[in-house]
Amino acid sequence: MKKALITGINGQDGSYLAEFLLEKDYKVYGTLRRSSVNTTERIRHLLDESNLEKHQNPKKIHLVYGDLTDSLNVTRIIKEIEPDEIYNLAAQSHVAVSFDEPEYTANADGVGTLRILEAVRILGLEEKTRIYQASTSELYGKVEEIPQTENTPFHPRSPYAVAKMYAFWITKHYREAYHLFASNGILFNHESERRGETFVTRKITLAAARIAQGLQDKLYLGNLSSKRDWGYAKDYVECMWRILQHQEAEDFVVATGETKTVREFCTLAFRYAGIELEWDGTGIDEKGIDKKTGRVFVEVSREFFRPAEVDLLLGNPEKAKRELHWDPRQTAFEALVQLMVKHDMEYVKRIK
Ligand code: NAP
Ligand code: F7E
Repeated sequence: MKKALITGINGQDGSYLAEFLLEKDYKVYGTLRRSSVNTTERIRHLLDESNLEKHQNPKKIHLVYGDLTDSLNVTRIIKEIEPDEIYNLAAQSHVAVSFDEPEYTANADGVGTLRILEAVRILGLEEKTRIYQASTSELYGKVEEIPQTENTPFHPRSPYAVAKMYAFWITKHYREAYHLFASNGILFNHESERRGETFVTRKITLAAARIAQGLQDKLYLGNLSSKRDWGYAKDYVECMWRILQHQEAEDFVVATGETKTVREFCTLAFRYAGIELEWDGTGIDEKGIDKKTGRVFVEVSREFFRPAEVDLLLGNPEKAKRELHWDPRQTAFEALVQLMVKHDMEYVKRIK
């Protein structure tokens, strides 16, 4: 039985990856940060009630307290588990928040990755442990090429992206210098019904569901013209696994090859919630109006603009398709928006 360690197992991707690896008969360990509230909502179904049962049931996950800003903790966890595969998904992952918490983001997202790589080296696990690093399309930032490939130069536009740039290169460096099997997955935006509620897609699907049910008056957004290559998180965790099964440690772009604006996402989400929007005005004065009633449901607020924006992301997933036999279009854009809205229509009804 292979052992996998997922840092950030209770995050969006961590929860799907844990399910995927359990299905593949891995023994799955995951790090959880101590918190004053329960943060295991996404993985509750993968936890056992009693510890004893947990250790006996291979279909459940094993949690360890872990924080990537604590190198002693990181090293001890890796020493105790001796994993065959580490998926480093833990990060302060919100781009806008990284402008407010740049030092913490650098520590967790940048140096945190170094702590894992160095622990594997110090512990002499170079031959045993393969490492997946959660790199990001944010590295391309002010894009120098469309679409973006593994060879497109980076131009990061946020403290988050700069921290992830260090993580990308330190991963590559440990591969070249110490022959670790360490690979970067350069993942473009991927969403789901488990997406954090302050990322734009989930913010929109939740608001569309609430507005449709008379529970919210208006949705305020920032840059409606921003373009993203949006895929489904459940499809993307499969590719993470494929990256670590490849014969060589290499870096891969993981994307759908299709890009849409925030405005397009919004229009479609409201349509699936039963509201047809039309757009009027430009810039800060643009509004999303209900065609039927003339009510304004979407407005633009300066609050959600960033000091520097990434205007357009579009990935070329050819390498992952060719070498990993991964299908980038398992869940098309329309299907993704529909499944998120369907989930949130039920969810807001339940919690209102
Ligand atoms: P997420 O839902 O925000 O999950 C992040 C996870 O990291 C959570 O479990 C979080 O724990 C944990 N974490 C945060 N700071 C930590 C620290 N200092 N030590 C240990 N754990 C910490 O993010 P996601 O969407 O699943 O993304 C997974 C990874 O892929 C992240 O590294 C992200 O930057 C990267 N990525 C995401 C996308 C995307 O579109 N989703 C695209 C490219 C790359 P708490 O619950 O305690 O906060
Ligand atoms: O923003 C615009 C915003 O916060 C998407 C992370 O998973 O993907 C994610 O980063 C776009 C941006 O994701 C609002 O300005 C407009 O242009 O959903 P987001 P992100 O910044 O692309 C990458 C690949 C990661 O690696 C990250 O970890 O939408 N936008 N209005 C808004 N964004 C938010 N959050 N809220 C708004 O009201």
